[in-house]
Amino acid sequence: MPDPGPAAGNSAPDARPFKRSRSHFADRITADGRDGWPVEAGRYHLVVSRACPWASRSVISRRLLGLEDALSLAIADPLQDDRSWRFTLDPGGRDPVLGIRFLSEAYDARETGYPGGVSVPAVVDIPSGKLVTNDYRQITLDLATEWRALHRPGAPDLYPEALRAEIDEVMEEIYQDLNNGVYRAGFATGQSAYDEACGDVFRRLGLLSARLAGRRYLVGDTLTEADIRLFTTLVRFDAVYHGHFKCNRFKLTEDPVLWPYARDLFQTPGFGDTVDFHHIKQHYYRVHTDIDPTGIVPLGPDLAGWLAPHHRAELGGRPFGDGTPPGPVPPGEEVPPSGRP
Ligand SMILES: N[C@@H](CCC(=O)N[C@@H](CS)C(=O)NCC(=O)O)C(=O)O
Repeated sequence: MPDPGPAAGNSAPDARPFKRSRSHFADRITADGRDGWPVEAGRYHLVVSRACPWASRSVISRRLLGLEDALSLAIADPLQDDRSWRFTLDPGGRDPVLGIRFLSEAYDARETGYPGGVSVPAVVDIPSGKLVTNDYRQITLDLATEWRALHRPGAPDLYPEALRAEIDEVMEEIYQDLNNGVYRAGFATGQSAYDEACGDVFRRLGLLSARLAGRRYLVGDTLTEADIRLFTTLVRFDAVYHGHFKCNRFKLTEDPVLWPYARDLFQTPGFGDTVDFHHIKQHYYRVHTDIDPTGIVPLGPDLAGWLAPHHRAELGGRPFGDGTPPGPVPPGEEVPPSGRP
């Protein structure tokens, strides 16, 4: 089942609101191991799809914090089949670390007969092969705070304590109106639900554009978790949400503030080097056949603009605070040329 979960789809006669399924496994990996899962280098495997905005948050956080050696990465095929996420991109169709063909095997190892969807991001315990958590909201917050002992030297503080109330508030608005708003618009089964969701999307984009006109980042003067969460939606906007999800009042490239803001982040190490536009387009246009039955993947948009100068440094800001940018992408994790601008 693709993103929307059982309540989505466009074929039902009644107009049902799009309901995002709740994360089912919400154990936390913490420094003190209170849920039975202590932070430990080499113990866990992060399973993602580069297509998925929720999973992409964790890929960006992992890079910015320098957790690549401590937390290994599995990249699923952007096309799910009826058994959901699969490791068809790996030799023999098996994830080399877990030895499994489908992510569902890790869910089954954790709980037999689990009735919910198999979703990414997912963190799997390598020794037991069991899923630990698929709670995408908490995973990145824990990477930023609980995994501190394993951060690289110079890692930024993505969730600084003094700014948490403001970060939480901004992230909640971004979640409701944008991160999930584009899905509410795209999977709406009635005109009024679509009108409301699409209205929310563009009202929020307008407010964010005004907020970011005079400041480089959303909260404080450094990159935070809030920027990561806005970026993952903005980077998909013109490629999929504008057409496929009918969020088409204007394109990201037409906004005089959000477009340079998104480019600034894209060109910051740890952001753009995790984005695979090929995976993004393949997944949305080919998997959501209920809203786009032909499965035809559009040629555009032209991606070259992502690398154009953004001039946002003129606003000041210290991307990594007192820290430094992450080093190069580890070998084997580079986005192939087919997915890059
Ligand atoms: N559905 C997850 C959020 C993550 C999510 O929706 N991931 C998508 C990919 S973008 C997914 O794996 N969908 C498959 C499914 O939910 O069955 C949740 O609400 O906890």
